[in-house]
Amino acid sequence: MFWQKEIETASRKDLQNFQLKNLNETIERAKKSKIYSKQLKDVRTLTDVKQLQNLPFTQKQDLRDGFPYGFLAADLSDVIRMHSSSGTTGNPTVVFHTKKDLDAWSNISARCMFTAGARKTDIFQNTMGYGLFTGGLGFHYGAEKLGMMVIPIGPGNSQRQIWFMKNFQVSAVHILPSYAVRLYHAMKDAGVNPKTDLNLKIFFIGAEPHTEELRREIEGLYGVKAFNSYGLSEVSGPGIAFECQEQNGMHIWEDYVIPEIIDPETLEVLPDGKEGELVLTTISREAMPVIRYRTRDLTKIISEPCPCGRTHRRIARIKGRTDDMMIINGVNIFPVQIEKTIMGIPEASKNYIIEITKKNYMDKLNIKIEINPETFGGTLEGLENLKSKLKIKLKEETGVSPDISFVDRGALPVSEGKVKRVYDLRDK
Ligand code: ADP
Ligand code: K
Ligand code: ZN
Repeated sequence: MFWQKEIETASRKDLQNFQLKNLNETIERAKKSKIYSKQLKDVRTLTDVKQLQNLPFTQKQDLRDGFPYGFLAADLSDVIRMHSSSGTTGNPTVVFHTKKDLDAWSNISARCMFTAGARKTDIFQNTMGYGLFTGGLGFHYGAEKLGMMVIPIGPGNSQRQIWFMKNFQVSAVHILPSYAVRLYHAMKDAGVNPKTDLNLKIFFIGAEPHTEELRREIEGLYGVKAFNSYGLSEVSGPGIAFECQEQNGMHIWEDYVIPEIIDPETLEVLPDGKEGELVLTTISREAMPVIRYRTRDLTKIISEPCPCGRTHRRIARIKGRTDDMMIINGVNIFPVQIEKTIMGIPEASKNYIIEITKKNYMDKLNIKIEINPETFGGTLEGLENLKSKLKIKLKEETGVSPDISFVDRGALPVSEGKVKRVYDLRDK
């Protein structure tokens, strides 16, 4: 049932004591870095975890400003790996790991996959990107620690993915939700029925925002259970929070990080149950501890006990990043709201993009969706009906009336990494 029963089911009081001890150690450790040595200079030993609220935040820009070694709190000779996030604008953020850091991260990833039901008898195909991106290597080592046989295939080349799944009777897969949808189409085209020709049981899906509706769709297409997986490179990578068998929020491992939720405007700490920005403090990292890192991810903490028996609190499905929010003529919209609506329309495939343009000082939302040839009858009239149906639903959900165009399957841009849904074409 549990990977580490004692820690996973520890009493809240024991967990808090553990956190306090490790938080104090982390602060002392962090003071060895150039940046935190100044910022935390006057911080004395905390006597209560709540005092964390008095410490300054760390933002993505701080990490960039500290490039490359400003946050390094270990001897460079003890560092054995680095990772980095994409860094399309300016310096990328880089993260360093000692041996101990990598062991802890592998353990936490193994705990996640075990929690979702993976066992050493499983054959595991890892379709996430290997290399600087944390998705591949992070779960690779976790899966080995758990004892699964790992197929380190990496992303792309759907025919090859299917070939391995078939020949090795793969049972567990780590995959982006957007790629899971495309891979299914590739199976259809190749005449492979995942439910009867393959041995798939568990998917770990994450790394990008997606709706509950899309998860259920993926489960239905493949006949698997799909578990939501959350993480970010600044705090190591995948493995930070994961769903248990209940599939109702992700347990955030509180012996690994301390989570807080803040109001992104006022920066005030919010109580459990209130939605806001997730802030994370690492409490087991050596090479590069981060204190109160502002993830920009919007969620809430669920503190009600989980029937699975784990005492670590849960976070709700991520609604999006604060910077994903689109403002259309003054109305705030998140891409997941659009996805939710599209998921309710069977004739629409689950591949879509959102374009924002500006004409005569007015913002315009254009949604391009691939048509689903299996459920769409193919008449022009049908297409027009579909458009108006979707337009009304989208207006209800978001308050904005978009333009909709349907395109052929496969017509939208494809990326090997995380899907890019939103194209903002307005002049900045
Ligand atoms: P990048 O910023 O380049 O995407 P990461 O690979 O570290 O860098 O991505 C981490 C981010 O991915 C998170 O901050 C979050 O926005 C998103 N993310 C990760 N897992 C999930 C998930 N399960 N649901 C929604 N978003 C997720
Ligand atoms: K094995
Ligand atoms: Zn649970």
